[in-house]
Amino acid sequence: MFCFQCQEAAKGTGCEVKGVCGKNEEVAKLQDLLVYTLKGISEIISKGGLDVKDLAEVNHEVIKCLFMTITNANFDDEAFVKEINKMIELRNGLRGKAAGADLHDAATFEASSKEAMLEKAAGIGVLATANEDVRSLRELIIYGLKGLAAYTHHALNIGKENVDIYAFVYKALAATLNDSLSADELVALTLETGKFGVAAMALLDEANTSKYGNPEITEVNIGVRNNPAILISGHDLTDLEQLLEQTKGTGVDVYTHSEMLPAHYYPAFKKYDNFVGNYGNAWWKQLDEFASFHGPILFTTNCIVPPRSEEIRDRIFTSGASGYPGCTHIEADEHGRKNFAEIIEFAKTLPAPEEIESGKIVGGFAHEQVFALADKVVDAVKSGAIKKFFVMAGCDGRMKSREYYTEFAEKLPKDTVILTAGCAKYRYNKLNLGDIGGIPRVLDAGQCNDSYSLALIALKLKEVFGLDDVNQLPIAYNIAWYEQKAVIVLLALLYLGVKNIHLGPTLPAFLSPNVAKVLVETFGIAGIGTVDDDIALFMGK
Ligand code: FSO
Ligand code: SF4
Repeated sequence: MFCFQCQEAAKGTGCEVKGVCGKNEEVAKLQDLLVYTLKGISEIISKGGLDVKDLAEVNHEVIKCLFMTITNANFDDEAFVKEINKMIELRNGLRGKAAGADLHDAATFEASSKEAMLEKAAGIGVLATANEDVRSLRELIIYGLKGLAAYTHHALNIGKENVDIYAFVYKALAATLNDSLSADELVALTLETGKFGVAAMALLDEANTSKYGNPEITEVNIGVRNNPAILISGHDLTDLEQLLEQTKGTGVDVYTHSEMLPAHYYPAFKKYDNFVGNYGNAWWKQLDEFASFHGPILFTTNCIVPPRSEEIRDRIFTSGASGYPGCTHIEADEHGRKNFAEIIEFAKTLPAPEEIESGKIVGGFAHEQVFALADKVVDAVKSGAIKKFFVMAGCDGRMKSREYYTEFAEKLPKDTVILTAGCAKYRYNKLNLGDIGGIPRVLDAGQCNDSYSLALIALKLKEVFGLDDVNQLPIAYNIAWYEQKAVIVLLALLYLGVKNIHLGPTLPAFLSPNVAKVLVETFGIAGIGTVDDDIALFMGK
């Protein structure tokens, strides 16, 4: 196997024996083959000039499959074998429509057993592209597409889609098979991926807010009550809604974990009195937190950490693109409905959660809420009460080097405000950093996809201050990344013209020196240094 798609890639270069994430060689290879099959489908659609509007089933399956290969989403080898077979069948059904076209092996290979798939996968992985710059650009595009697919999938679960996004996914995936594209053409395609990343985040924002209302300032309880409970993790709000509906009046409470925390900010979920609060922290602390939670856990997306005991594994349930061998996967019916009765009945037999902390945290600063406070914010900037904003969005992770972000937040001058989104927030959202004239110094917009809100806020400030360029604003970008959703957020910000983004705790292993050089020279992308040096740099001292 070879995988270097996330920030925790072994030795900073790539996982070759087993993933640091826990992904084994078989799953890694099956994921590679699934993506390869999607490339073949994309080539058929591109070369055959097929109308994406007529391909609903393929569109939805391709998006789900990309999502399944995101870091920590799905560890279930059998789920991948099933998907590869399904996608080969769909691909073969389409192939007649591209008759006469010169097709790549990805569009024609056959492998129906797991053994045949693993054998095939050995020759088509990341390293099959020999030129390291081409490989780097192709993978940058593919990882961006994986992140984009995650957001598109959630929007689709709410019934919102944009066929232009599917058309772009096919165009971009097909391009990764094309050996005649120049590096410049691949760079242009990378930026176009960012453009569609913005479209995907806008689509999900529209889906979430049209169905559940605009996030509003909310205090979220981080303590517990004395009832049996279910913990829900991941990013899918439709799963949460269905779980809340089905647990209503059963005596079973519901708590969020990690990236599900921002669900509390939506007006629609406030009516459930069994929706108690948030339990724990970012994804990587889950095994300890699941042990003390006692109840069942529902994963609606990544990030799953392989359970260390059968006792914990038996309490894990998955849905959507997520999966883990030995855990029950809850499938949706043809209307998208999921039956969580098994989880609810199981919860009733288990003890209530153990308290690991108490108090409240505040969030809900997505675009509409911040726009409502715009006068206050603008006055604070004009009076000098707020000197600078720091966008510290993205992911958290288990590497020790991420302590940088807690220290950075603690040491920032008191006249600065942190704008956050994604699970990166857990490095500083419980620090009590105070407020500036009633504006909290940590403004949490929501999940990683709500980085879109942060972009809208920046564009709004640009307009209010009458600036020509978003880079003239007093906003610095110090972003933490872990997996491929952060890649699409980064590409989206680059597409919106944001420059000088600092990315850490390390730069992606999949950036070749030449590709990294292009990003540095064109966009001013940089890594991180020491906290003190970086704060001095950002504050212009
Ligand atoms: Fe975190 Fe995981 Fe949302 Fe990522 S939970 S790391 S960027 O999946 O998706 O922020
Ligand atoms: Fe390694 Fe990350 Fe790939 Fe997992 S997802 S195998 S940790 S590079």
